[in-house]
Amino acid sequence: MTKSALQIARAAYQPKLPKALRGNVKTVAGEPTQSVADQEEIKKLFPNTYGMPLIKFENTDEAADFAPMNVGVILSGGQAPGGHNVISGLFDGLKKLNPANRLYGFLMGPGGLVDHKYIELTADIIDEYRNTGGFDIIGSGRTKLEKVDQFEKGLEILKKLDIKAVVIIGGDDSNTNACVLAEYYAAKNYGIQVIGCPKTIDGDLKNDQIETSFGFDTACKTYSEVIGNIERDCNSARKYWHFIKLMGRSASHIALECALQVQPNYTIISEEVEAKDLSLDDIVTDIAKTVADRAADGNNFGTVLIPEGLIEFIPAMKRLIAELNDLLAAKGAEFAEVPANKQRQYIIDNLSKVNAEIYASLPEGVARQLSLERDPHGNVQVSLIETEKLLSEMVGNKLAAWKKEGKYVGKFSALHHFFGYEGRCAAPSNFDADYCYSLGFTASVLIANGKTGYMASVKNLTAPAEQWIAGGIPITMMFNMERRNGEMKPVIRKALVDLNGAPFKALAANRAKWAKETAFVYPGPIQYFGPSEVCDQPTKTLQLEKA
Ligand code: FBP
Repeated sequence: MTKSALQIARAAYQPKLPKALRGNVKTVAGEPTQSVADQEEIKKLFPNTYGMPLIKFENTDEAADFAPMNVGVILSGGQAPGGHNVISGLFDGLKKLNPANRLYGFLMGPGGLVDHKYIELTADIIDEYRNTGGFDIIGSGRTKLEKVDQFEKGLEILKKLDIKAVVIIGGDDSNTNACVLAEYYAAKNYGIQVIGCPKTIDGDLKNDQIETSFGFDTACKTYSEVIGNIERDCNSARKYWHFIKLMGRSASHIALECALQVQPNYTIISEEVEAKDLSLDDIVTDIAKTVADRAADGNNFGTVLIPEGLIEFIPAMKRLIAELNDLLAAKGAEFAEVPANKQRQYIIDNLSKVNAEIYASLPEGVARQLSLERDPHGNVQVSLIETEKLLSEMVGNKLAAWKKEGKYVGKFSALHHFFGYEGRCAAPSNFDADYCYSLGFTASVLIANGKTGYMASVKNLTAPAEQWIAGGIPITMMFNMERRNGEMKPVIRKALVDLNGAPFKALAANRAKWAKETAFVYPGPIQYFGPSEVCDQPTKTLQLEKA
């Protein structure tokens, strides 16, 4: 396989580990814990894994002997930079405990466990993937591990391979399911441990215990590099408005972090839209005002950042979509018979007055998307809606109207971008390379110490890596009860952008200035070699949260 010069150099990078993981490690247990909410219900559902203590690792002079063991690993959900380093850290940690230990990777996500698809991860395979992006070492998938027959099918292969523990690398849902699996195997006395690991570029798996999910750092830095490049182009040509949508299924952490890094002219934060009950028209009017104000200063250019999940956070759009779902579920057959050129009017005639008005105000393409694209559950696939085009078209219409009224003088020409997949498999930054390697190493120590139902944790992440604190968090500690598909379920609480948190406040304090002035910052590409202040900086979000 041909490799780039950087790939070759990067393969030799030795990720930094917290001091506690470098020599002999002992575990220090804290007080018993409880879930963040709904304690009684969750305790009942998880009698074997509820209330366990927080675990912290410390150095010790005493070396312990660990019998050989086999471990399995699964990558779950969307790719995030650093996944390969979690696996290499896990591998090295296991080999340090006992060179006879073996690691198996289940292929293409949790489905690999159920379908018994696996490979043994040997040193030569691991060496090919150290410090690389992607999940291709074993692949990933979105099969949900939540049913007893899946757990039992998984058990068959775990027994066959004599696997003592499984590490599930995933987001909030995958870690929730990791805990359900840990509880099930513990209740049945199967002797199989399950450890979770916090992954997702979306950055929404974080709480008092988990400072950040891995991959967020690299993905945001990758997007910020290209947004910075666009800003420089924009500031050179001075003739385009760039509407840039950024990944993040639900929370706006990525848009917020990128905004803090590149200082764009306008940033939408979905959580603020919801909290202020803003309508689509409110958002469009505000962007159009920014465009008009800049035009008055002779600046017919700028950048707008849009979080991927926006539509579902606009309360009025949410209500429209819910009524559309019901309407099409009830009258789908009749609607299908309506000629294409009359479908828009059919929908307007069948919606309540308030929703009909909103629907009628939408550009043709988006209105069509809302009436056509349904997922297998009959829901609109909001992620397919090109919000960047929707917004720029509506802003354009508003500006044209203002022009007629003499309220706006200027030129508005929009370009569109969506950054998501570009960042999910980028080569991990030093931060993610070190963090992920430490998480994997941590998982090996939790397993060796017989822990199950824990998430590997590495804290104190704004300090140099050697001062990081490694240990384990009982997953039940992060649980609360939430309604999912009509049923109350124990789940890890998803972290949305906190409007009282320091990162959002930093945006709020500066955005008026960034809107008017051209205060762009050009972060440039991720650096892997060079001074620490260039190579090892954590995200602005993390720095502000920990300040
Ligand atoms: P995870 O939460 O599984 O890490 O995935 C995050 C994400 O990248 C979102 O940002 C995005 O909306 C989604 O995955 C895209 O999913 P897919 O990979 O199935 O296209």
